[in-house]
Amino acid sequence: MTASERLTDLLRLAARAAVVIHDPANMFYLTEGYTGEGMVYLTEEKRIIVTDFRYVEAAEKQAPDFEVVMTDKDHPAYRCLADLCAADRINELYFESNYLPVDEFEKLRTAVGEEVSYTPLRKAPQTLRQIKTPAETVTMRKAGAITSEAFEAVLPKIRPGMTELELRLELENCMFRLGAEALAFNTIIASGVNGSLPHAVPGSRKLQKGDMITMDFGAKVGGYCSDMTRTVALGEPSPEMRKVYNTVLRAQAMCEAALAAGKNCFDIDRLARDYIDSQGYAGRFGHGLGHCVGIDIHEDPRLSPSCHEVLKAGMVITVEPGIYIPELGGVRIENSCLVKENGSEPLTTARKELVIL
Ligand SMILES: [Mn+2]
Repeated sequence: MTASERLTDLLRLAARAAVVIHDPANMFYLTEGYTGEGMVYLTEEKRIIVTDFRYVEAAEKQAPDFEVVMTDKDHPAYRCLADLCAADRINELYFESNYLPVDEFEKLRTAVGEEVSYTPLRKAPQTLRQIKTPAETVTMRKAGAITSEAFEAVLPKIRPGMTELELRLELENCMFRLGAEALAFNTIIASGVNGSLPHAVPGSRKLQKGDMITMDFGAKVGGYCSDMTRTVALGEPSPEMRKVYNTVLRAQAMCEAALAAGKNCFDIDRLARDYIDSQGYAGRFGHGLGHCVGIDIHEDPRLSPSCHEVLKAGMVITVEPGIYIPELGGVRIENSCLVKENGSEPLTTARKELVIL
C-alpha cells in the first residue's frame, strides 16, 4: 500500500471527500518523494500535486504516480483547488488545521466555497509517519551511519585553540563528505562552561584543555533525519565531570535497553530521571528524554513526563539524557533508536564510552 492509500484508508474517505495537504513533510511522505512547493490533493480516486512552473518537472520525476496540475497567474493555487473540488463534486474537504495559517485557510475557503464542509485533518498523516516502513528504516539507518562516521572523522581534528564555530565547520564538512544531502538541524557545539546550555549555539569560544565538548548533530539522507549527541573530553576531565559523564552514560544505556514495543513513554523517561536524581543531580536534567524523528527532526510521541503514549514497533525515537550544571558544564549522550517488538536497534552507532582527546 502506498502512503497516500494508507491515509485515505485511515480516514475512510467518502466518495465526495478530498484532502488538501500543505505541510512539506506531509507532502513528501504522501507522494513518497516530492520535495517542491505547492499542495497535494487526494481523493479516493485521485492523487494530484498542484504546483508552479519551477517544480513541475521535479514533481513528475519524484512522484510518478501523481498527476501534476500547474498553476499560473490566471489559475493561482486555490483557483486550481476549487476547480478540482468542483469537478469531483467535493462536499467535504480535509485540511491541516495544525499547519495552515488562518489567513491562508480563509483564502482557500473563499476560493473553494462556503457550501463545502471543512474538516480538520488533525494529525492523521503524522500518525502514519510514526511507524517507519522497511524502506524508510533503510534510509534512516544510512543517515545514522553517516552521522556516526562523521563523529569518528572529526575527532582527530579537535585541538585546543580552535573555536566552537571552527569545530562546527569541520563536523558539518565530515557529514557532507560522507554523503549527507543536508543537515537535519542546526549543529550544537557546546564546550566547557557552555555545556550547561542544552541548546547552545556555537560561538567564538576557544576549546581548552580540560573542556568537555558536547556535539549534537545529524545528517539528512533521502529526506530523513538522524540525530545524535556525543560529549568528548579535551584532555583529562575533572573527577566531577567524569562522574557527570558516567551518570549520563548509564542513564542512556539503561533507557536504550528498556525501549521496546508496548512500553509507555512516561516510564522510559522516568527511568532516566529517577536514576539521575538518585546520583545527586536532581533538577539538572530539565528536558524530555527523547522524541521521535523521521522526515522532521522532532516528531511525536516524546519520551517525557507529559507523554503517556505507548511505543510501537517501527517508531524511531531518540534517547538523550543530559546533566547541565551552570558555571561547570554539561554532558548529553544521544542515540536515535528503532523500536522493535522485543527491544530496539540504535541507528546511530558511534562509541559512547568517554573519548579523551
Ligand atoms: Mn534530539
